[in-house]
Amino acid sequence: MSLFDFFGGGASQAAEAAPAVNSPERLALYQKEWCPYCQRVKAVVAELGLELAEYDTNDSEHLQALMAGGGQRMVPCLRIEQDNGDYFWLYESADIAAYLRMHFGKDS
Ligand SMILES: N[C@@H](CCC(=O)N[C@@H](CS)C(=O)NCC(=O)O)C(=O)O
Repeated sequence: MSLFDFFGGGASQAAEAAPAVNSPERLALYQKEWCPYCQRVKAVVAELGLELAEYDTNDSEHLQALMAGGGQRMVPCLRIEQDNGDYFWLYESADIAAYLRMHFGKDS
């Protein structure tokens, strides 16, 4: 993932491998207020006009859910609800940005 991909909206292997959803209601962003990587993702969310559920991992309940589901405490992480109800956890701000653009961008 290059800087061009991040800012220019190129795809990423991780984003392409993540399950597609047809509604942002199936997404939730685990994040922290002060995290610059989270801010980058939130900028893309705003740019695309999306309204996502956001969970701050300074709240221990949300941190535990992230670690139990995704396996790492790192944020940002996008929780994607699949058709069968299982969750897929997508880490890395650049991959999350690519995923959002891929499925909710103007060319999607
Ligand atoms: N390469 C990652 C870096 C994310 C990152 O370093 N996040 C920090 C917060 S700014 C983090 O979660 N660190 C581990 C922790 O706080 O427990 C990305 O672009 O998403």
